[in-house]
Amino acid sequence: MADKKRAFSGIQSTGKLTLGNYLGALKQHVSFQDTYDAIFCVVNLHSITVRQDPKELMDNTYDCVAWYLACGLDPKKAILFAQSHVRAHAELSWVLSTFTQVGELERMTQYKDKSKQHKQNVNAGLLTYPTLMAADILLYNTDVVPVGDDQKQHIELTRNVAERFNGIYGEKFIVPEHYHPPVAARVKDLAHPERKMSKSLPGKGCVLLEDDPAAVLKKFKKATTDNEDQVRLDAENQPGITNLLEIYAATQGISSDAALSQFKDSRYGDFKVAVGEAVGASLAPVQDEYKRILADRGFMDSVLKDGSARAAEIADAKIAEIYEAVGFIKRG
Ligand code: AQP
Repeated sequence: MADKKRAFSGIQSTGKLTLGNYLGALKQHVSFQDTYDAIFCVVNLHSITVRQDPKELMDNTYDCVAWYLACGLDPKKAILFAQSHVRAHAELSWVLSTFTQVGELERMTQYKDKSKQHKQNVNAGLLTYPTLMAADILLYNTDVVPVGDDQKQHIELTRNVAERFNGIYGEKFIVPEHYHPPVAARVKDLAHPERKMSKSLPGKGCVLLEDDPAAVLKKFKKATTDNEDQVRLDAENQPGITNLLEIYAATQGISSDAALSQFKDSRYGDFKVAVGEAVGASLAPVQDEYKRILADRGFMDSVLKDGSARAAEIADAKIAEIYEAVGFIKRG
């Protein structure tokens, strides 16, 4: 394991996972487990920056674990754990918050969007969210962070904070690279192709991972397109059609150009049905596995227990190194 590069990523337990989470994250994450020393985390500390019902938060956390495992994550190869089980995340987050400028945090697009969406609860955690994310990543000497396109700005901030800290205390942190998938790095909402498909904005254009093939097909049939009557890859002028091509490509494991050559002469109606059927068929076996695993909380608890013990071993060593660097007396 030691000679492998390390990959780290996470998913928030804030709601039902979407096709965007699957194509942009889960499916990618699992592909890292053979070639990387891979660590995946259900980031439930991040989830409470938006008010959560306690039971739903817990259910959603198990849900994320079940999806990870259903997608093929092998807990003997990769580490899977819940963020709240490893205390060093909160500890490093505090240290890093003193190396992050308020102005940098205020510039984050996600902060601006979420503070508009949750006007009644613009809490400090919503602002400092990126320092916790930087801590998540830097604690594990991460080389690469596979995440969707929406997280690019947060990875940039993580790199800046790591470099700033290293500039003062020596090379303590690895400055991580952002990996984003070649296609479907930002899956768009089917009804509103100008915006990201997001689990915090569920609606008729949001495909849930748990949707059965009939429900998936129905959503694709209603996908917003345009009046061009020509299947083309043109994100600016034909965002809906381009999104469908990318979803199909990611689902089939082909390039978007290959998807285009398959559908360039298709009518929109036929095209939407073909993509919807392909997505439904690809999700069905994963859903069966998900249902089986979700029914076994004992198994998920044992995966989380083992995962957090392995994660804490790495994280505790790192936080001890960082505490020493900043001048905190070693715990006797
Ligand atoms: N639409 C998407 N396309 C590609 N990748 C996506 N991801 C999320 N949406 C898409 C990737 O999934 C991982 C986990 O994301 P998250 O839980 O932080 O974000 P979310 O599902 O978008 O969650 P929320 O609660 O709904 O947040 P907001 O409101 O910010 O969108 C990440 O790797 C992410 O890139």
